[in-house]
Amino acid sequence: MITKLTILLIIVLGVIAIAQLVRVYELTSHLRGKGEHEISNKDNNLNGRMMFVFMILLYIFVIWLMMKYGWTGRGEAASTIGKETDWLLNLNFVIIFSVFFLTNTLLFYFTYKYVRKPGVKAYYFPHNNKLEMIWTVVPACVLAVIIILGLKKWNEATSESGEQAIKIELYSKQFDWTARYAGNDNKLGRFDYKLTTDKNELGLMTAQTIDSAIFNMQSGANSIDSISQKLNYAYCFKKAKEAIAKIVQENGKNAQYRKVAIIKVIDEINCDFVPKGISFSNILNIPEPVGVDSVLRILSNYAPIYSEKDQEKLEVELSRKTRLIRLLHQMKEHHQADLDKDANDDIIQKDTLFLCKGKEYEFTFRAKDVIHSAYFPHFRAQVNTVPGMTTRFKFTPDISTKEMQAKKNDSKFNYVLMCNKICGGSHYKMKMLVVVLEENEYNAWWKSKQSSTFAKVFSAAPAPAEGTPADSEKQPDGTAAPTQDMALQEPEGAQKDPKPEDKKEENEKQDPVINDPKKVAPKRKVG
Ligand SMILES: [Cu+2]
Repeated sequence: MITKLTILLIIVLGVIAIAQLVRVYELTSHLRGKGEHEISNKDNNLNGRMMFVFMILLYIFVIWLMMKYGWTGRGEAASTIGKETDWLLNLNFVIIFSVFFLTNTLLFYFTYKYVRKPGVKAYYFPHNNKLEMIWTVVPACVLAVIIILGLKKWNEATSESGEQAIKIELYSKQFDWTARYAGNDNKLGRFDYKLTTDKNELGLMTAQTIDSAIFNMQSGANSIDSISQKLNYAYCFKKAKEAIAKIVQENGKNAQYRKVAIIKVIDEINCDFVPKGISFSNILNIPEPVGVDSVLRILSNYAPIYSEKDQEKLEVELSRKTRLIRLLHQMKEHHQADLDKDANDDIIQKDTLFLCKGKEYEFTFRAKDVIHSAYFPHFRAQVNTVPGMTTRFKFTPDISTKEMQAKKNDSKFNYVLMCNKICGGSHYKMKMLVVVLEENEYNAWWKSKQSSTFAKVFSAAPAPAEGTPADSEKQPDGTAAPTQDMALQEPEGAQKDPKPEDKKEENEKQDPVINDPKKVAPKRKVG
């Protein structure tokens, strides 16, 4: 810190000193009777030589940077396409540096050579078609060559591969990568986002996964039935509360009439909103005013069950799920079961991507949430992963991890797949380890994975428990993700998580008076 401050201080003082020197020079010029605009021959010659010195210092600095950091600063490429793109990059650098050295040498040399001399008039040279043509056509041709070569390489890397390339799908989401190997048939199974469940994160399409997605829609706390029930409960509660409040207001003094009216309303609404253990009709049998007052108290303790906003969210969720289940049934109807085998032998791999040295790989990329970018720096491959579309890249790793470790003399070195788009708060940790194995090692690993094909893993996974949100809706810390499903959770004040006021309600459930109409309740204060 102190060193940095000292350096800063020296720079500031240096600038002040230079400013002062210039000022002194100006003043002495004045004393000598010389105007500021009058430049002597000596000054011109000095400037010319300084330009030359500056050029040499600039070249030394650039050459030093190139020697220190290399052409690309990325180390040796570990794939065949990487070596080819590095060649292209080197070609670019050769052109760039040639032009850089040529133009700068001319610029500084001419400033030095043609420094103003007394009695020599500059040659007036306003235009020359030939020269214009040369410095337009030559760069255009060079650029065309660079672009054509680059496009060719890009098309090669992103075009569809033949049968021989091993197919792997990389699925990106905030904030990790999942690899799907195409299995022994080297055919990736089909997928559909609508089939995404906690058991089928990648939404693979088989008869089984379609049934499972339909089952998920129809069971658990967030099922269509459950949402409908919640909405029905909310509608009924509101209706009953309004109707009873109106009756009480209109017939406040006539206890008997009030009671009859309330019984009628509850009968008419006929809603299943009565909390367990409490029967409104029983309560209403208790002599006045306890009966009606208890009903009102229960209603006011529970209100509001759903706020307008929650109710709206539930309605949106219900319409979304109703549409989704309709589409799922359509999908089931048109499903081609003979293609299931493509998906069933796929192997899903997290955390580490294993590749075989010398084999060509065709990667297809998908994104679940936002745009990510799959970046393999050592293989010189990078492509965006975009929600709703599939992108592709091919490469052949040609240096195994162990060989690279030996080359770098670093036993901890590993290849890596990173996300190269700032895609959210934890973007920095969106990485996957890449290990390139020799063929025999790779074959052994591949054999070990045969027990965990998609079909095997999928049928072994337990069905989601009733009433619990699916794992896919949970965040890493285990809490529910902030999705629309938030709307489906019980709002505060509902039975699920009793607050102090609700505890009072709980007590009422135990209250023998409320549950037994024959007993006369002691006089209570009604809120
Ligand atoms: Cu990302």
